[in-house]
Amino acid sequence: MATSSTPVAIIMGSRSDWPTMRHAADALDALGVAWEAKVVSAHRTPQRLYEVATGAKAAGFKLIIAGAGGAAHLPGMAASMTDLPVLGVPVQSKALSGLDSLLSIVQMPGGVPVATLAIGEAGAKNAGLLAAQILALSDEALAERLSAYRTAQTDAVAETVED
Ligand code: RP5
Repeated sequence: MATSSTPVAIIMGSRSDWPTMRHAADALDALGVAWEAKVVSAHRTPQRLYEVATGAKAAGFKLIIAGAGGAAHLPGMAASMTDLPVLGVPVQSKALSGLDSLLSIVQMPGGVPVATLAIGEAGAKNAGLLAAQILALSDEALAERLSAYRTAQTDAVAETVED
């Protein structure tokens, strides 16, 4: 699925998840972290899910960001087939606004963790940032870029309510 220089795999249940999941990719881009994205549905393409999840570590990935909306068992299924960290993003579903996705992803029985982020774009963005923070534990240059990102974010917050 990738070369060893691509540390982050972004998988999602449908192409319709990409407008949400691209925010994870954007955050990784902002920090200079390579990623590869793939549509992997737990219920429509289960064989693809098996191959991606079981092969991710050997392919050189360091962690997986997995997003799903309805029937959001994708992150948990992926986590069950790899010992790479899995960051789960609940995509906002039409019927229940993503609450169903959140509960499906976050409520993993003890033994197979999925680090679950917020529903929707904020969760996807934070998944990208959290992935970078994990990778920065063993990458000093990335740690410095992250520090600069946080400083710029802080500096952009005005103290007053008017110009
Ligand atoms: C889930 O069903 C996907 O993750 C997506 O959020 C949702 C709807 O998929 P589509 O019907 O748009 O392909 O599996």
